[in-house]
Amino acid sequence: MRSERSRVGRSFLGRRTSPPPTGPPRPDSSSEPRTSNEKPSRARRGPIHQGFARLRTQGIAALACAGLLGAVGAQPAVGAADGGEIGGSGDDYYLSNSITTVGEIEFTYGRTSDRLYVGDWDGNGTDTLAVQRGATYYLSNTLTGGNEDQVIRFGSASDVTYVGDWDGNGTDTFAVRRGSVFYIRNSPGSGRHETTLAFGHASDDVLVGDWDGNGRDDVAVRRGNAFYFRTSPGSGPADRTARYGRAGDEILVGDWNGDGADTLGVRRGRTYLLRNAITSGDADVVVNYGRATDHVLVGDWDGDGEDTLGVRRPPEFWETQIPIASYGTLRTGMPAHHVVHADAVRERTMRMPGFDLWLTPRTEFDWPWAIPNTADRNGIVVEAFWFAPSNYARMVAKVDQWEGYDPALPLSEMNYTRQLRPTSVAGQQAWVYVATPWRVAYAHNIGWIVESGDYVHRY
Ligand SMILES: [Ca+2]
Ligand SMILES: [Ca+2]
Ligand SMILES: [Ca+2]
Ligand SMILES: [Ca+2]
Repeated sequence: MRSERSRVGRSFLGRRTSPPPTGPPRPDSSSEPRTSNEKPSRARRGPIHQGFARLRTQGIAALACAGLLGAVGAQPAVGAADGGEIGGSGDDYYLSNSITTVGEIEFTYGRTSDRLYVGDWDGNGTDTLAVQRGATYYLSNTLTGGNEDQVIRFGSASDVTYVGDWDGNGTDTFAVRRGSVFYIRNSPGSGRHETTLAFGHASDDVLVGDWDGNGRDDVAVRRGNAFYFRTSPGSGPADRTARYGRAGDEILVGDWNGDGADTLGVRRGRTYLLRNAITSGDADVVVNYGRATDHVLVGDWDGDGEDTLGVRRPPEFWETQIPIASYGTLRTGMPAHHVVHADAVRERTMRMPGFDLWLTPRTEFDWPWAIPNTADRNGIVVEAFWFAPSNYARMVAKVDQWEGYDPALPLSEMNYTRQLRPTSVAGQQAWVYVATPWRVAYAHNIGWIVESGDYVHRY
């Protein structure tokens, strides 16, 4: 609900080489933000391949009181701070409303290269996404993809940004950190910072959360597996300290049990160890979720007060690869399927409009021809084959050879030409081998049309 989010996968010491000058942030006119309408909303793609499995509760390393703030030297942990930028790339999001069920919210938002944040921008109790390009933030108040609801400019492109409900009014806003000082804006919209907060060392990893459950987010810093929490307003020393997990663990912040207070979670690979108190003790919940390579988001997606997980993923290779669409003997069960069978890593049957399926007699099998037809017919049934990216060029060349297609040859010496055509699946194009003009005449002369357009069921 408030400031439960994670940044994963980037070394906190290495992600910014040096803080920018510590002057107060202001909208940066030098950066090059793209216009909001350049941020496309794409159709949802692909199933999620993840599930939860509840494991037995097991221990996180015991929490123990640590020394006072400043007593521990900064350690370059491979860290995930909460309240900050979520790492990774991709525009596919899979979110879950239960810590034990499969992700049920899927959408795309922004671009794969966007920097990502989670927050309750409109104060309605649900967390949503924001993406950053340069010093411009594109905020969405829904989990459906599409266009942003608000555009904000704050700080500079090189700032390290955090999200929190710094004033406890129910809405999350941005802060940027320069050195050990946070420059905080509480008002919605663009503008300069309104307050500052100094805490920890410039080299500390930072987390943001409502540690005491009073509705206002505060910061904590991490050094190795030592955490220093601040719960009082303004600058000052840590109010609480704890040790948690291991120095290299990714740390998440969330209100896992809905009691209003944020606590920590540890991520190791695809295992999440969540604890409901900032005290010593074992994890209260241990679950497997998603993939070890996922970049994880934490938020209250449904507004029930409990934070759950989500993942960000880059597009699968098959979302950008152009498959080869076969409508004839290369199809499953047909005599030439062996040409692609061993190498195809994904197959989908669909239709391809704009063609009729014609056959001509041949000794071993009916010879299929895709013949363009602009009439409003059903098109042909195709089986689209995808190949491993490393194998793709070889397979295209192999099928080209099989079909006798060579762009260097005259049309009169080929049966087919390979053409890029749309399919019945929205946004999905495929290569298809289309009859050359002399073969069109040949088929029209001695062949027959398959009304169903389906070679496998041609009789
Ligand atoms: Ca919201
Ligand atoms: Ca606020
Ligand atoms: Ca608080
Ligand atoms: Ca929830």
